[in-house]
Amino acid sequence: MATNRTFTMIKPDAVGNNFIGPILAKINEAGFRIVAMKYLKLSNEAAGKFYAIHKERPFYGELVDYMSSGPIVAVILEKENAVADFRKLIGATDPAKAEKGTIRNLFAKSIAANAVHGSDSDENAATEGNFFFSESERF
Ligand code: 3AN
Repeated sequence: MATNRTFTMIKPDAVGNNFIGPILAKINEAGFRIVAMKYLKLSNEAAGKFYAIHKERPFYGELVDYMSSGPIVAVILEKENAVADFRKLIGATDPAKAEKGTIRNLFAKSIAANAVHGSDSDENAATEGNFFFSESERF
Protein backbone atom coordinates (compact mmCIF):
# COMPACT_ATOMS: atom_id res chain seq x y z
CA MET A 1 0.00 0.00 0.00
CA ALA A 2 1.31 3.44 -0.87
CA THR A 3 1.67 5.69 2.16
CA ASN A 4 1.77 9.43 1.82
CA ARG A 5 5.19 10.29 3.26
CA THR A 6 8.77 10.20 2.11
CA PHE A 7 12.10 11.50 3.41
CA THR A 8 14.71 13.60 1.62
CA MET A 9 18.01 15.31 2.33
CA ILE A 10 19.43 18.21 0.37
CA LYS A 11 23.06 17.07 0.28
CA PRO A 12 26.25 19.10 0.99
CA ASP A 13 26.96 19.85 -2.71
CA ALA A 14 23.51 21.37 -3.26
CA VAL A 15 23.63 23.31 0.02
CA GLY A 16 27.11 24.61 -0.87
CA ASN A 17 25.92 25.69 -4.32
CA ASN A 18 23.02 27.71 -2.82
CA PHE A 19 20.41 25.33 -4.26
CA ILE A 20 18.31 24.92 -1.08
CA GLY A 21 15.76 27.48 -2.28
CA PRO A 22 15.45 26.26 -5.88
CA ILE A 23 15.19 22.61 -4.78
CA LEU A 24 12.51 23.34 -2.16
CA ALA A 25 10.63 25.35 -4.81
CA LYS A 26 10.65 22.33 -7.18
CA ILE A 27 9.46 20.09 -4.36
CA ASN A 28 6.57 22.43 -3.51
CA GLU A 29 5.67 22.94 -7.18
CA ALA A 30 5.41 19.15 -7.53
CA GLY A 31 2.73 19.12 -4.84
CA PHE A 32 4.65 17.95 -1.78
CA ARG A 33 3.94 19.47 1.63
CA ILE A 34 6.74 19.91 4.18
CA VAL A 35 5.96 17.95 7.34
CA ALA A 36 9.33 18.48 9.10
CA MET A 37 12.60 20.23 8.22
CA LYS A 38 16.05 20.67 9.81
CA TYR A 39 19.34 22.30 8.72
CA LEU A 40 22.25 20.44 10.31
CA LYS A 41 25.67 18.87 9.82
CA LEU A 42 25.95 15.11 10.37
CA SER A 43 28.93 13.73 12.29
CA ASN A 44 30.86 10.98 10.51
CA GLU A 45 29.39 8.51 13.00
CA ALA A 46 25.80 9.65 12.40
CA ALA A 47 26.24 9.52 8.61
CA GLY A 48 27.64 5.99 9.02
CA LYS A 49 24.55 4.96 10.97
CA PHE A 50 22.14 6.56 8.50
CA TYR A 51 23.76 4.72 5.56
CA ALA A 52 24.33 1.43 7.43
CA ILE A 53 22.19 -0.38 4.80
CA HIS A 54 24.98 0.43 2.27
CA LYS A 55 27.79 -0.83 4.54
CA GLU A 56 28.86 -3.58 2.17
CA ARG A 57 28.90 -1.41 -0.93
CA PRO A 58 32.31 -0.26 -2.24
CA PHE A 59 31.42 3.43 -2.04
CA TYR A 60 30.25 3.32 1.62
CA GLY A 61 33.32 5.11 3.10
CA GLU A 62 33.26 7.79 0.42
CA LEU A 63 29.51 8.28 0.90
CA VAL A 64 29.76 8.63 4.69
CA ASP A 65 32.72 11.08 4.45
CA TYR A 66 30.87 13.08 1.83
CA MET A 67 27.57 13.26 3.72
CA SER A 68 29.38 14.54 6.83
CA SER A 69 31.49 17.07 4.88
CA GLY A 70 29.05 19.99 5.18
CA PRO A 71 25.55 20.97 6.25
CA ILE A 72 22.45 19.25 4.86
CA VAL A 73 18.71 19.89 4.98
CA ALA A 74 16.65 16.92 6.23
CA VAL A 75 12.97 16.99 5.25
CA ILE A 76 9.88 14.79 5.64
CA LEU A 77 7.43 15.29 2.78
CA GLU A 78 3.78 14.41 2.30
CA LYS A 79 1.85 13.72 -0.88
CA GLU A 80 -0.21 10.87 -2.27
CA ASN A 81 2.17 8.16 -3.54
CA ALA A 82 5.06 10.15 -2.02
CA VAL A 83 7.93 7.64 -2.32
CA ALA A 84 7.47 6.80 -6.00
CA ASP A 85 6.53 10.32 -7.07
CA PHE A 86 9.54 11.81 -5.28
CA ARG A 87 11.94 9.27 -6.90
CA LYS A 88 10.49 10.36 -10.24
CA LEU A 89 10.98 14.04 -9.36
CA ILE A 90 14.66 13.59 -8.42
CA GLY A 91 15.67 11.32 -11.34
CA ALA A 92 18.33 8.60 -11.61
CA THR A 93 21.14 8.24 -9.03
CA ASP A 94 23.70 9.21 -11.70
CA PRO A 95 22.84 12.80 -12.76
CA ALA A 96 24.25 12.07 -16.23
CA LYS A 97 21.41 9.55 -16.63
CA ALA A 98 18.73 11.60 -14.85
CA GLU A 99 15.84 12.66 -17.05
CA LYS A 100 15.75 16.31 -18.17
CA GLY A 101 14.05 18.63 -15.69
CA THR A 102 14.55 16.30 -12.70
CA ILE A 103 16.23 17.71 -9.58
CA ARG A 104 19.42 15.70 -10.10
CA ASN A 105 19.53 16.68 -13.78
CA LEU A 106 19.22 20.34 -12.84
CA PHE A 107 21.30 20.56 -9.68
CA ALA A 108 23.70 17.57 -9.34
CA LYS A 109 27.22 17.14 -10.68
CA SER A 110 28.22 13.54 -9.90
CA ILE A 111 26.92 10.16 -8.73
CA ALA A 112 28.42 10.70 -5.26
CA ALA A 113 27.41 14.36 -4.92
CA ASN A 114 23.96 13.98 -6.39
CA ALA A 115 22.15 16.91 -4.73
CA VAL A 116 19.34 15.02 -2.97
CA HIS A 117 18.42 11.79 -1.25
CA GLY A 118 15.04 10.13 -1.73
CA SER A 119 13.74 7.14 0.26
CA ASP A 120 13.32 4.00 -1.83
CA SER A 121 10.42 2.41 0.09
CA ASP A 122 7.68 3.30 2.56
CA GLU A 123 9.51 1.34 5.25
CA ASN A 124 12.81 3.18 4.70
CA ALA A 125 10.98 6.52 4.51
CA ALA A 126 9.61 5.91 8.02
CA THR A 127 12.98 4.71 9.39
CA GLU A 128 14.85 7.64 7.83
CA GLY A 129 12.32 10.21 9.04
CA ASN A 130 12.56 8.75 12.56
CA PHE A 131 16.35 9.06 12.42
CA PHE A 132 16.10 12.87 12.28
CA PHE A 133 12.75 13.84 13.81
CA SER A 134 10.79 13.10 16.96
CA GLU A 135 6.99 12.96 16.87
CA SER A 136 6.70 16.53 18.23
CA GLU A 137 8.81 17.88 15.34
CA ARG A 138 6.37 16.79 12.62
CA PHE A 139 3.59 19.07 11.58
P1 3AN B 1 19.63 6.44 -4.62
O1 3AN B 1 20.05 7.57 -3.68
O2 3AN B 1 19.28 6.96 -5.98
O3 3AN B 1 18.58 5.56 -4.03
P2 3AN B 1 21.52 4.30 -4.02
O4 3AN B 1 20.61 3.88 -2.91
O5 3AN B 1 21.98 3.29 -5.00
O6 3AN B 1 20.91 5.54 -4.84
O7 3AN B 1 22.84 4.93 -3.37
C1 3AN B 1 22.78 5.71 -2.21
C2 3AN B 1 23.72 6.87 -2.34
O8 3AN B 1 25.04 6.40 -2.50
C3 3AN B 1 23.47 7.73 -3.60
N1 3AN B 1 22.48 8.76 -3.40
C4 3AN B 1 24.84 8.29 -3.89
O9 3AN B 1 25.08 9.48 -3.14
C5 3AN B 1 25.77 7.22 -3.40
N2 3AN B 1 26.26 6.39 -4.50
C6 3AN B 1 25.57 5.50 -5.22
N3 3AN B 1 26.35 4.91 -6.15
C7 3AN B 1 27.58 5.45 -5.99
C8 3AN B 1 28.83 5.27 -6.63
N4 3AN B 1 28.97 4.41 -7.64
N5 3AN B 1 29.88 6.01 -6.22
C9 3AN B 1 29.75 6.88 -5.19
N6 3AN B 1 28.60 7.09 -4.52
C10 3AN B 1 27.53 6.40 -4.92
